[in-house]
Amino acid sequence: MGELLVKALTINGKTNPLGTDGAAPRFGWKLESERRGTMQTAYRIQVAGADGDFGKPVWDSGRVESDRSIEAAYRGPKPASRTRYHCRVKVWDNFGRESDWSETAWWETALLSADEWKAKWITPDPAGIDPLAEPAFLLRKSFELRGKVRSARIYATGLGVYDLYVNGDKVGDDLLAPGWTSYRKRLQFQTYDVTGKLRSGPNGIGIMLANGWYKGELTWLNKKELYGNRRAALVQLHVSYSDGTEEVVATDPTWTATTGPILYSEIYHGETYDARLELPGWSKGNYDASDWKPVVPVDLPLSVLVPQENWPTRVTETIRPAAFIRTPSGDAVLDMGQNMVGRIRLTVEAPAGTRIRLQHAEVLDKDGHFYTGNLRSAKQTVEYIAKGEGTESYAPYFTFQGFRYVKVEGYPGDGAELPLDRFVGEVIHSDMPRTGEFECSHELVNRLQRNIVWGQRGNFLDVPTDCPQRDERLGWTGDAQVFVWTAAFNYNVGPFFRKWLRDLAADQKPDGGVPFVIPDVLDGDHSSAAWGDAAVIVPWAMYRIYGDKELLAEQFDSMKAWIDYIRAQGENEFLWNTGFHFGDWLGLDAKENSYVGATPRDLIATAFFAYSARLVRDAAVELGRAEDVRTYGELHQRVVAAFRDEFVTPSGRLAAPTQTAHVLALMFDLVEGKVRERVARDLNRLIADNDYHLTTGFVGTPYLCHVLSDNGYHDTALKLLLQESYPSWLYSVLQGATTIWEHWDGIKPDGSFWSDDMNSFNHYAYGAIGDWLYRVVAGLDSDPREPAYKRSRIRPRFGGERLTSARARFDSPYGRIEASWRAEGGARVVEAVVPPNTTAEVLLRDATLDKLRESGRAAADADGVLTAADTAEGALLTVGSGSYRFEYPLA
Ligand code: RAM
Repeated sequence: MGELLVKALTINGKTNPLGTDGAAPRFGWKLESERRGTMQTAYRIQVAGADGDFGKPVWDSGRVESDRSIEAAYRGPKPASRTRYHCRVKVWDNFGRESDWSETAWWETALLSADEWKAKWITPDPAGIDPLAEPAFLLRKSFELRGKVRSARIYATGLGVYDLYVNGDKVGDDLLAPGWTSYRKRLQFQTYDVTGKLRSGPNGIGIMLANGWYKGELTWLNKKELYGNRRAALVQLHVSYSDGTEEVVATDPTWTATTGPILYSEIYHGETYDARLELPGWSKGNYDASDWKPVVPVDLPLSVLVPQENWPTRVTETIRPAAFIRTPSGDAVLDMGQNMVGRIRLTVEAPAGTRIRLQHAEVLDKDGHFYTGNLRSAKQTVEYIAKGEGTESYAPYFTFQGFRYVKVEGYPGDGAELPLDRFVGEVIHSDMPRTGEFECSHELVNRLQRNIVWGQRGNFLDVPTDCPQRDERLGWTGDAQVFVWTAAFNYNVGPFFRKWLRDLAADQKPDGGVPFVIPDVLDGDHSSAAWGDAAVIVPWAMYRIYGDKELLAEQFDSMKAWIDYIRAQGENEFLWNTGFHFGDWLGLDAKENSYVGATPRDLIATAFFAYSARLVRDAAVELGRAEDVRTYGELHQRVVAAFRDEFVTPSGRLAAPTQTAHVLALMFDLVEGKVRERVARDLNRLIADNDYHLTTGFVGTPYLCHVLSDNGYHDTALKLLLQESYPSWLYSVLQGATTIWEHWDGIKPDGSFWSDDMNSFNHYAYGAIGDWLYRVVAGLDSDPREPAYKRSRIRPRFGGERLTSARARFDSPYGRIEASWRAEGGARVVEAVVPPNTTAEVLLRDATLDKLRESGRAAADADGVLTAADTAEGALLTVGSGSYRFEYPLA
């Protein structure tokens, strides 16, 4: 009857994480079984210490009768600092099978307490190097090792952004470390395994430090030194010798400093690199650093240090330029074929002193000129000065650009065509595992889906940013909130948002207000509806998608504080009709010269108030907090009642005649019964009267198709999706977009641009349609009552003539789920894959059980089918794990 296997054991949602915090880890694993309907009935976890000896385990859960296979808690002794733990799991199932032990996985703790840091924060002595000088600093030390190295770790961080080197090699493949957090309260440090890089005898260690987010320019106000004016490094190397003894090398006043080839480096503006100033071998043990300058210790707190939480930022793909373009004004331009985020690596042979300049832009203007207007003050310019020694290769270290086009000046022979093979685009973002794929019969929709994914890649660079190119690139809360569900289909964003939410809580105001951007570098004292609601919506999404209850518990005070903040605004505690709001940002029903759509801001604010209060109530239910369930449950009802009093007429019409007002009332269940039907009908009419075009902005767009599909107007939703004329999703696709635009009309039908002042071509907010593509078009959804897809919902919607098939897959915490549909001959075919230890509710629309077959048999009798019934919508089945192929006649 086949084997039961247990695979992919993760710790805190990661595979073999190096450098964890000291909290009890959470385990997850996946079952593999050929047999339909496999459910776990029990598990056993064993944890061994550094020796990996499971004969003497640190902890053994014993056999636990439970179907839990995600977020299983470790209950052994508190993890010790700098220790590698090994773990394995075995499971039993409902067929009486026992699996073998899984492959051994491990996690290793970082330095767990501030007093274990022997390292001192250091910075160049101002007597030798101007601390405000632009060039990147190099800090180094040579040291002797007296024997064979068994293992070695470096714990490191910086104020600024850093690259670490040992004996001439870069340590690790991460970029822009330590990442961006609310530095005054939380600063990540990284853990590196450098065992293979050290040897007995002389060794060298070095760190390069640039301004980064800490000290560099941020925001359109070009603020500098937002967190501090001094770059600094903190590095601690632990060496364990084969004889069991240990040695520590750490930053202290014996290190020395200098500046090198990086003359200038800024996140927005790019980098200037003079290869003639390279210092070959500077991080090697035998390097002569006698002309380097002294460093001084700086008094900075260690209490803010936290081990790396997010996925590291890395180069995840390289792409070649697609074409060389000579613009009408004679510029030599590379077309990468894709609006991407990252950097160009160039290769060149050129005389010493040759200056090569790369400028990065997202679009060409309508006449084909290189266009940088929409970058505002961001220079996005990289300069390389050749050293003239054979073949040289360079990519900037501490900056990134958002671009499709690169204007190249000074490259040898650039009067002719540029050699495309000497330029490579390196795509950079948080290295999140890919978890989802959506595809359908409509090529333009497939391009839209690819644009959404590219938009996510470009903007999930350690922080969820609005855009990656102009002088902004900030963690706008509203944008993150509208996109979170889509993001989580495409990639595993668990650790990404865990880190960001901790920053959100850290930067939340004492009165519960939530800043516009996280990390908060705007430092205003306003909060806006639909933006601040990220405090509630994002942790709830993380719980629903990944089952991360620990994070929900951790964020719960922040969630409540946001609701209590709203409640305290204005005169009426159940309406939010005061203060500043972005409203339905960029809605097309805005007045001339305004960014704010026509939907009343108090309607939006009160609608989100109701929605977030309900989510806090739901979270309280999950966390078992009875009093909060009552408080926020009652509050929710009062706010809904206040909404109806204020915004629904006595005859049951929504007072504000905008698409977004109707969308919110439906989406947040603010209307019911006959009123709901009317609101849905009115929304449909508003869209039909507008010739099937949307007018929604940031707030209404993400939910627009959802509420249409859920309230009887799926055909209208499909018309909006497939609409090709402006404004629509496919309009930008037909204009050649390779990412999602900030404005529906970023490029107008006549080829001209929306104004320079705010026109990003890589802004993921409108990509929130992706969630509806997965959930509704492909029909891969989850039961809201069971987090983490423990019970999925497969409910495909056949799309009529213009959409003849769709498929999606999603790697849920329990394993891969697949849903697909197509017409084949005279039949509808629906295929579903349900991972072990879960069930799925499958709705086959317009099917009746008497005509429904599964892999050739009567579906109701098929193996794995647990329940089957005819309903008004179609045949409804509950199935256990396995692969299914359903077939029924076309209606
Ligand atoms: C813009 C940002 C962002 C939006 C805010 C209100 O500057 O790009 O997308 O959330 O404004």
